[in-house]
Amino acid sequence: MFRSKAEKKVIDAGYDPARLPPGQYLTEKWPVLHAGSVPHTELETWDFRVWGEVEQELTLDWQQLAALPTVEVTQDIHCVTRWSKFDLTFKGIAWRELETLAGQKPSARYAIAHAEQGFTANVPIAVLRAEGALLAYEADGEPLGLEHGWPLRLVIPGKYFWKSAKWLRGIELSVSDKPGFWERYGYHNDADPFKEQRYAF
Ligand SMILES: Nc1nc2c(c(=O)[nH]1)N[C@H]1C(S)=C(S)[C@@H](COP(=O)(O)O)O[C@H]1N2
Ligand SMILES: [Mo]
Repeated sequence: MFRSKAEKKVIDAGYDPARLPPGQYLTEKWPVLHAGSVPHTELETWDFRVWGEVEQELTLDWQQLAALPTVEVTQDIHCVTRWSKFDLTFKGIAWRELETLAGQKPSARYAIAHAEQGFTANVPIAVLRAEGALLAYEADGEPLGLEHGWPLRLVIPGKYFWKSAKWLRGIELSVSDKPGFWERYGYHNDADPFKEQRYAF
């Protein structure tokens, strides 16, 4: 049976080749990718907000956020620039914890992630509620590296990794969709790597 070089590498590394989305290749190291520069963050003044279509707007400081119950999930990540990395273990807070505190209104349909420097990313709330989606502050047992989004980033399984905003500062729940930074740049709104939804055109 025909195997691409990329698939062969996955098999040789001992993984099921079905885990590699079309047009991707496996990388061992964890590349760094973002627009702009790594923001300077001070935990003392840092906060995390939930607002929009909620019963109760939330503003949590770092200690309040870090006191919430945690989850640990192992995820594969897929960048639209074609690298994939398997089995990263993230620890953090499931969106459901915050949703419970904030009380999602029935009108809420979309989640807009807001990060430092005005970066945004949009997903249907259902995607954020899915198993495995979390607000992560550790990866593979270590605090997130600065360049990987410390102190807090989104991790959203089943989507290209651009939806997983680094340096996350808040989640807005919205009635209408609001294309994020890369989506306005021409990336596909749905971003399913197995359907190869890379670009909108
Ligand atoms: N704030 C912010 N988050 C971002 C981005 C960005 O430009 N700014 N780029 C996204 C893209 S395209 C990818 S592939 C991942 C890369 O995460 P990593 O650098 O931890 O591998 O971050 C995503 N989150
Ligand atoms: Mo990416």
